[in-house]
Amino acid sequence: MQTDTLHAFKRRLASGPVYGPFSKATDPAFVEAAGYAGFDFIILDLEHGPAGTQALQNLIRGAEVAGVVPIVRVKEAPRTLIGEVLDIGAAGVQVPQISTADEARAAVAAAKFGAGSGRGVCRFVRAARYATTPGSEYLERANEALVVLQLEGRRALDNLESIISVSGIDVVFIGPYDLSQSLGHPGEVEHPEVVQAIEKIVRSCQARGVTVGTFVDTPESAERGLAAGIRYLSYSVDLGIFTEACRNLLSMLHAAGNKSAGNKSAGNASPSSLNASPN
Ligand code: 3PY
Ligand code: MG
Repeated sequence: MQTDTLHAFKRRLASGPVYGPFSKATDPAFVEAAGYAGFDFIILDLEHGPAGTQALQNLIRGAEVAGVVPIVRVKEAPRTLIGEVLDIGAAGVQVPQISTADEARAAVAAAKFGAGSGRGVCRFVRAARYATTPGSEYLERANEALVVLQLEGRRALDNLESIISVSGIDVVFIGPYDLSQSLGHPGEVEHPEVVQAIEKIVRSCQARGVTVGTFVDTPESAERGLAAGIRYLSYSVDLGIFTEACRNLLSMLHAAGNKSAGNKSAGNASPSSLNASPN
């Protein structure tokens, strides 16, 4: 990703909400379309999507072409998975199910080069332009990759303060669906206990100056999240957005079709009335 694009994104993230859908389609055209539509970032989803590393690399290329920041949600936290997606050019990594400060520290370390870091060094990777980027420049720039950690379980709530005080976290991301399941209300993201837990995470992060993100899938929940101070807002999923657009279009077409059928049957009645005319 162009450094300027990443820096501009970080400035927008610091000051106001940034918006991005998840992507589960494996065709880069969806990623490009999201970028051309103006989304700030896109979360390429390996946790709940089918893409493998090769497809992912092309999705990242699509994001770069359209100037939308590609964040990759890995399946889980192992350092090799985090290093792998950064090596092929992800601008950031989003790690699910962080429950303790140790897990948070390990995820941050896996995304960074340097003493005590967990990321393996190789310059012959796409992120280093196959070793054409000078080594020191690459290692420095690579450490600008965003680290987004998902808090989405009861244990994360128990360890909230220690997790969010780990340094190197760019965004704490609340996963409302997994949180609802962990709290005993699977899928009920509006359940009062779930809403209270979300509010608690948001308040604690705000008190420490940590940027908060979440996932929403209705305009109402987007509005509530933004009013509460969510700055990294993930709305829906590319294939869900496409499906919804198709359904809206179809209901418009069905309504137009029904109207035209109604007009025709009214029109069929008219010849007899015309026949009845004295003219
Ligand atoms: C969740 O709601 O659990 C998520 O991970 C959202 O993407
Ligand atoms: Mg989740």
